[in-house]
Amino acid sequence: MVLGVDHIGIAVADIEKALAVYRDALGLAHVHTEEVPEQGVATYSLKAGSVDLELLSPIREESPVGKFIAKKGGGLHHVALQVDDIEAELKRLREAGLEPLSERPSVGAGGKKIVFFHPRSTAGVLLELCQRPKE
Ligand code: CMX
Repeated sequence: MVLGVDHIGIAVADIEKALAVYRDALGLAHVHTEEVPEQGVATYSLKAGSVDLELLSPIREESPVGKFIAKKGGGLHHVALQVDDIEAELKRLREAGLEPLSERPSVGAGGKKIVFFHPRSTAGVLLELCQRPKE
């Protein structure tokens, strides 16, 4: 079951400039920073009510976010929906014709289990499902 929007990923070429906007000008609390080597990014999470904005700064040029920035200069990168059972949702959505980008969920920032779906199968938006670790 989908529980709601977990976070919105924004690819940024210059993390200091992005923090000046989202943290300093907008006043959103910066709650978490983490490098996710498997994804080739450093993530900076800011609280916007019940949803996080996740600023994504590439640590490798050839990573998905590095390629996205090279092509588009940055911007809205993905929408992440929180689910209660990611294995069950992955199976259900695969059967519904969505195209997962990995066979199994991996572990992303904050210890969440994550899986992405190709934007060509999700109306042009890179979609992430994530399941938060049990408290
Ligand atoms: N949103 C929407 N469309 C996107 C996109 C995005 N974020 N990234 C790429 N695309 C589109 C491109 O515009 C392009 O469309 P056209 O064929 O119509 O031109 C197509 O996808 C292929 O683009 P590409 O630049 O050739 O990129 P790749 O095929 O090499 O990779 C993708 C695209 C989605 C498979 C890859 O980015 C991926 O595997 N993403 C999942 C992992 C990820 O994004 N990790 C970073 C976030 C990590 C985190 O949050 O922890």
